[in-house]
Amino acid sequence: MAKIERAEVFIASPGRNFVTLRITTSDGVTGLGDATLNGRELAVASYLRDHVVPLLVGRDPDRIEDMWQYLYRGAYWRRGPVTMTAIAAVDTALWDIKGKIAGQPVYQLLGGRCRDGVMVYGHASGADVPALIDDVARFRDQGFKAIRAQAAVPEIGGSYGVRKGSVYEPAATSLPDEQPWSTEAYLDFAPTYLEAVRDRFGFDFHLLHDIHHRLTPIEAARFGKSVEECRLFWMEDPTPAENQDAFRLIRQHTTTPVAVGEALSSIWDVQHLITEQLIDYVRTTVVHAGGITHLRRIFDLAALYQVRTGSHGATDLSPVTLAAAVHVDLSVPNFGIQEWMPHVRETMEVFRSTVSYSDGMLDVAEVPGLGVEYDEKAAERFPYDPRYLPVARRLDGSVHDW
Ligand code: GCO
Ligand code: MG
Repeated sequence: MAKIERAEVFIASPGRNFVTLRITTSDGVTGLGDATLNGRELAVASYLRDHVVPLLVGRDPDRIEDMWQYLYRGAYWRRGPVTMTAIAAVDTALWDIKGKIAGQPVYQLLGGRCRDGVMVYGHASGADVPALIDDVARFRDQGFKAIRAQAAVPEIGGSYGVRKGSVYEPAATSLPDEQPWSTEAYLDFAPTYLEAVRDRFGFDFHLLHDIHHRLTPIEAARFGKSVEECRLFWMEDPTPAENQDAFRLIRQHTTTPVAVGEALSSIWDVQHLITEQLIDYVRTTVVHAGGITHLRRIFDLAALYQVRTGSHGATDLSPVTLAAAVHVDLSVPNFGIQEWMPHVRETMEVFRSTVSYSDGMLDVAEVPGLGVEYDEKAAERFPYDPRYLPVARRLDGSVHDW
């Protein structure tokens, strides 16, 4: 029987920071797991190096579910993004190994394809409305069937989700950038640009919008109601999800669908949202929600309540997560959509991935495992570079949800 011989944690910054776990078996088979938690990378790296790697060596790489239970229950301290990201990295690497040993792509081990490809949404943004319209046109030209739209709010000189240059990268400074926020200005402005996008391009593509936890429940209800004619695919994170009954209030006022979950890390964090049918799309992802094993469990629960999937896929999720997400997306019956922001060239030099885009859809190559390799030598050229996500402050100087 093969055993886990080695587990190594790599921290590198090819375009942005990534933490990667590589597990090697006594037969020389390797598996990769993403362990990146944006702005808190070293906490997960230490959790893995100092507390998990010593437990892995000598164990059976075949027993994925048992390993999950062992790392989750065995830690006593439960849930939370750091723990769940570390467990996810091990779980993902073991699925990669199982696929390579079986000679099958991971989606085959998950039950095979439910669909021919994975619909993705791209991120259009603009410093003003004409720039946003141009950007939406660009995504449409590239064949995207679904587009998220965000524009800078003039009164506050910018807002969440707007790209500077060719890549949207919020974790861009060595200490948190402090950005102004005005709910009043946002609520007046955002519906007007979503309407402008629909006026210009019509309804033959899905339109999405991310509120990024900025509104109170009643403000979110008002927003959802005010954009009903735009027929959004979803409004994302309309209000922070700590108080989940808040979503009931939003539901009572609007038929705009709701997506939540990119910052949540376990089935217990989304249980109430799903079983009470307070959301339409669950955005948990492989890396932050305990890996492929646990994400499947969340998605199966969601399927019982007609909640569909919409996994987080910003660039702070490494190409290993993106590949794993596509394998899961291909195999679950209740798939909704997958977020996708292409990684920069430097990232792709380090992570050699077989994920491919064509006509609004992603797919993976028919290769064993996840179809991603890590180039350790190339990674050495990109040392860790500490970065923080921004902090939002209201115009009176008090801290707001970013
Ligand atoms: C999204 C997200 C991201 C997050 C980022 C945090 O919908 O893609 O909200 O842009 O802010 O992933 O690390
Ligand atoms: Mg989001």
